[in-house]
Amino acid sequence: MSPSRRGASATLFSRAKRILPGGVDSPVRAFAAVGGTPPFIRRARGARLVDEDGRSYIDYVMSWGPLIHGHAPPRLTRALADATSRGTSFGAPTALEVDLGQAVRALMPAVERIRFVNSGTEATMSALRLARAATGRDRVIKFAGCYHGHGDAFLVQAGSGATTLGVPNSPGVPKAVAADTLVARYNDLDSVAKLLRSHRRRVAAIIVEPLAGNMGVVPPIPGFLEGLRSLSTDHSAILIFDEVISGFRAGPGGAQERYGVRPDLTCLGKIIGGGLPVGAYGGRRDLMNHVAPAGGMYQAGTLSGNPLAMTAGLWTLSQLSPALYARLARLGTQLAEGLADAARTAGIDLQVNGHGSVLTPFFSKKPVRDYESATQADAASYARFFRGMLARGIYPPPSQFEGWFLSGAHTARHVDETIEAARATLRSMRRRARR
Ligand code: KE4
Repeated sequence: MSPSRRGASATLFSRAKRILPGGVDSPVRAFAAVGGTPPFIRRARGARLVDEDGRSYIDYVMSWGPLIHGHAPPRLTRALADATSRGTSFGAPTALEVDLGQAVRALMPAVERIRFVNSGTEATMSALRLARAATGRDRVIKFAGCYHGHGDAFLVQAGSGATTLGVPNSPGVPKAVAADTLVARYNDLDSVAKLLRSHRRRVAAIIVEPLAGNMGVVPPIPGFLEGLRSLSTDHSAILIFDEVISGFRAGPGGAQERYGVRPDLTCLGKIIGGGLPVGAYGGRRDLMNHVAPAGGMYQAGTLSGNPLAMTAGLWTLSQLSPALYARLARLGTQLAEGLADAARTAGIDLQVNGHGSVLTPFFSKKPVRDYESATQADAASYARFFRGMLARGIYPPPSQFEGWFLSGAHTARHVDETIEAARATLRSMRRRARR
């Protein structure tokens, strides 16, 4: 059944647009980048989604990363049912948030103190405020192509000159706020050094996705993260690793363990909530002691440390194991190599960037190492590929600039099925291109 002929989802999408802007609660879900009607999901289990028309898909969005064990693992749903029976929210301290904070620190020793919030956006916004409070400086360096949530300071693109102040890339972001954000180039240490020299003693923080996932997957080149560590230290700027995606995805200790670079602050989300709304920021004890009520930097939240979200996070982290990461890495390699081989057979240019259980196939001749090369990928071809895969029962991310996520619920058979669908889709694309 092609996306356009779907019944219930199309009806729901029309209804949704009459109450939700664009019919969704987060823009990427509206399929604007790939066309067609988004399936409205009724239920999911393991590696599969089922939509309101009863169509089943092998899922590679996996809620954009949180579900490292797959959809609705029975032991997680039982733990949540049990937690719910004791109450859903108290607005008071619980043992659960202490337990999860200690579990995070055991896996990520750089997180000496942690504060739980309700989204990755809240985590990065708060980490930036903390860096500014601790340094008394206002400016922040981010990287083109890295996404840190929708906080005003991060919805910024580079100004006209290489060292000029940032400009808003969304209506509603004040110019004055954007001006304190400087934009560097991922995997390019010179671009960072130049900004630090031009804005000497004014940069509070450098924030980076240590394994970039929001321009599609772009791993750091050797020495990049180490260089950021040295530059941050030399300029007394706070190094913030946004590990909302890579945290416990890139390995048991996240990208900071995988690449052996210790940030001053770390932002987390997704996996630490196991599919429930959670974010967190944490790091050096001397910095976190600025956070109210320990210190004067204000940040608060009604549902921060929510017992259901903490329960889901505790269960999710408790099930991480070397065997799981080894299996995820094997599946990731199988999928990446299968997609690349299918493209070669079809005579279509494809670059597959991967890291363990997260990858992105770029429709590009050239390797993708930063935002500039990522945006040269053929997003229209990706959209055609997406629609062909969806029609064949595979649900990839509806954007060229996102990661495909595997989980412990995916099997080699799911990946084989996916590669077969890719072969058929790419062959069909090739035939159409020759007409
Ligand atoms: P949230 O506010 O969406 O929980 O987290 C923001 C965020 C922060 N940092 C990184 C590295 C992130 O990837 C994200 C959110 N990721 C996107 C997908 N790439 C969420 C999906 C969406 O926006 O609907």
